[in-house]
Amino acid sequence: MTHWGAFEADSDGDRLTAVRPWRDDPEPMRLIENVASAQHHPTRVDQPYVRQGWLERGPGGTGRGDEPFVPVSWETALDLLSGELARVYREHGAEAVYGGSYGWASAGRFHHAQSQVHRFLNCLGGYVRHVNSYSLGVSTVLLPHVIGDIGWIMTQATSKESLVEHAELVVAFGGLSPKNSAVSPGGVSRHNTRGWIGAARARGCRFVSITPLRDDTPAEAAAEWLAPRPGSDAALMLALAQVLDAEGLADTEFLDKYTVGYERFVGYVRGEVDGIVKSPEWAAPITGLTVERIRTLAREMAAARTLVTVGWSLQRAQYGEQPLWLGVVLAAMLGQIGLPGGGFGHGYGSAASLGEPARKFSPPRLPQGPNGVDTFIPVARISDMLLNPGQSFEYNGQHLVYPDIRLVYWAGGNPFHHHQDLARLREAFTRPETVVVHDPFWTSTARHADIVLPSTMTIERDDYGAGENDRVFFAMKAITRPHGEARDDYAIFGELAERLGVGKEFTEGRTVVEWLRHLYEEWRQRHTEHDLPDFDTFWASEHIELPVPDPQQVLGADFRADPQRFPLTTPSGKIEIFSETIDSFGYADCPGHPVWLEPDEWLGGPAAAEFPLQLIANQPRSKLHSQLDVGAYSQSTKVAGREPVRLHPDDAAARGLRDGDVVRVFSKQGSCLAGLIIDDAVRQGVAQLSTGAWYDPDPTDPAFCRHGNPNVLTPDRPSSTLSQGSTGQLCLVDIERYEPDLPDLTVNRPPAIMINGT
Ligand code: PGD
Repeated sequence: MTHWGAFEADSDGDRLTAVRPWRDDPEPMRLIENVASAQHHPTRVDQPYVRQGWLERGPGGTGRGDEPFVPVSWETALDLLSGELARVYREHGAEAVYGGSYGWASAGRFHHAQSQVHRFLNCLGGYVRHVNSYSLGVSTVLLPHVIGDIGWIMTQATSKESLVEHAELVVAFGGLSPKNSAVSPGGVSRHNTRGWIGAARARGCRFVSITPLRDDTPAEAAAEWLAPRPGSDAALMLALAQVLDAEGLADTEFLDKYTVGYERFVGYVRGEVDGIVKSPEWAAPITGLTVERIRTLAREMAAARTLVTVGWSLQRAQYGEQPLWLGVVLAAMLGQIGLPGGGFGHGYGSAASLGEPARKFSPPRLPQGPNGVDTFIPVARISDMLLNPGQSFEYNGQHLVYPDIRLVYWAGGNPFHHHQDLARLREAFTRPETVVVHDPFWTSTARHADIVLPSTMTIERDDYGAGENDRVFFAMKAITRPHGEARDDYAIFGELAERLGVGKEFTEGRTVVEWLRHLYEEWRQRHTEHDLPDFDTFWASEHIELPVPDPQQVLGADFRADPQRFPLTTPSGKIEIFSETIDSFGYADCPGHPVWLEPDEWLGGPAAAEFPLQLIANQPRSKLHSQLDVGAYSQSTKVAGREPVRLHPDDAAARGLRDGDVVRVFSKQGSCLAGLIIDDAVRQGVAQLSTGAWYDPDPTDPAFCRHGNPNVLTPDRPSSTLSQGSTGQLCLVDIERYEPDLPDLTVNRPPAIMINGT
């Protein structure tokens, strides 16, 4: 099982000889083609390595990311690393260790790398952790103030079945991307995006896809495509709200009974606060849409059973709170929250799990134990933390201070893929004394480490797992031997724990299979009301199905039926259109109700004079994030070996560019090469370059990536003071043909390795 689907495979013991999608998957993904081709790629880490300078001069950041690596035995690597961990914990304490280790790692829940590293560091006294995610940095903070926590929104979302049967209009801000909704943390058994959308459409449901990219919604939707200026959705939503209010279409009964603060908000919409009525006439020049279409869309929304869904991408941007909050407000004004097929949704096109009905219970997980350190950072503040120890900052009403980090431990993530302004991250990564990375591959993060330990891939170890909300719980048996000397993260931590005197605490004396059996049987005992098979039967079978109580679940149905008995978890127990709590923080970049705030980088602002294209740095279609970028399917989508960038024909013509050209994409932060695809599925004024190409910095200029990683271009700017989330989705750029000879890529082969002193 992978995050992007289950598959069956044949193997000769060392490699996969054939890979087939799971026979029960109606819409399998080509991403599985990456697995077999990447497994023994030269960029697999074959044994432990230590950076030359760290080995010779001891801890310190000089040379990190530039110097060659020295192959060492497991004994040497584990001795060196346990000695260094003991030193840092002894001299500086647990608060000097950053173990946040953000990343998706692999499917399979026992070997989930973040759980493993956190459990291990907790045995040593703890670590500085991260909160929130790059996926949902804004939502996780905002939504509990407004409607409910993100876990509730994700697991209790109105089901796709309910939408198929009842929705008449789906207004999808950010679209319903078939590639993003093919992926879910922990895996996907039966992909069904095209299925549910096609079935809803066949029943007569209309789709409006509001996004700069036409193919953000599958053909099955036969969607109307509206492409406002990226970053201007909040203005469009305010204008929709204004029409609902002005034409008496807002459901005042619903607003009175289930919400607080509408009057404050609607005063702003009516122009009572700033003298500006947020009408379609106001929004049209901001968004680039017509007055007429904004007005008619509002009327259509009020006349139908309407789902307002906001994609995760909209909140991965500066002021990302505003369109998300407005999505809730619009749904509340329509009065359909809690009704089948209508209301509010967040991410039907962002992850496969959205709209899958909740399971009665989740599969077992490895316990991580208590963390002895309270200090944390919002995940996307990694560079700020490393560059500014001791500096204070604000987050969600709290005054926090960045800790002084001496050792960074990363397993299962790739910050040199996922973080913004990679040249700045590279500078930040020079600050710790020691950086440790476990990864199966020589990712850009592994290349910026001092100690690199090779971990196994999923296909090389026994595990089990199910994706979020996914009812199929798979036994995942090892299919091949590990590549080279790779070891499971669990085995690595077990050996380190032994050396550091906490072996018993970490392993509890169990092997992997003993853990699987133990966790499974403990879990089975907790759910005796269900006829779950014993471990041996489960392990011998391929999968079991977990019970799903309500396939027609509707978000907020209980609340609608009885708001006293089933209040929301917000401070008032109701939907907060105005939040006293957020207002009390006094943040200018996220006031007490949603507003239009002009982003620093958008096509309507002054910065567009210098950089006239809006970059959409979205999720890739040929891989998950940066995973298996060296795999066959991912490689087949490259243009001249570079990540493809898509541009509208008029924008290409204006720059004299041709399909297949290698171009330089540049922004205030940096530049990268990319291979041009001209495509009218991209809105004019927009360039789309997905994330995921492994960062391949020019040796003299870390802000220039030869491969096409858009995060050299994106600014390291927080979404707002409230959420401090990632804003990787949007930035302003320009594009020109790259005239010099094409530089070779180096990231698709191992880094420089010293053998016998050379
Ligand atoms: P992955 O490529 O999934 O990216 O960032 P994330 O760091 O999660 O990295 C996972 C790493 O884990 C890979 O290097 C993989 O090889 C390794 N790995 C896999 N299995 C194992 C294992 O068992 N053990 C160990 N030790 N390692 C393993 C993703 C992040 O990127 C996310 S979630 C989002 S939503 C963001 N999206 C954007 C965006 O939209 N735009 C921009 N510009 N930037 C983004 N970055 C974010």
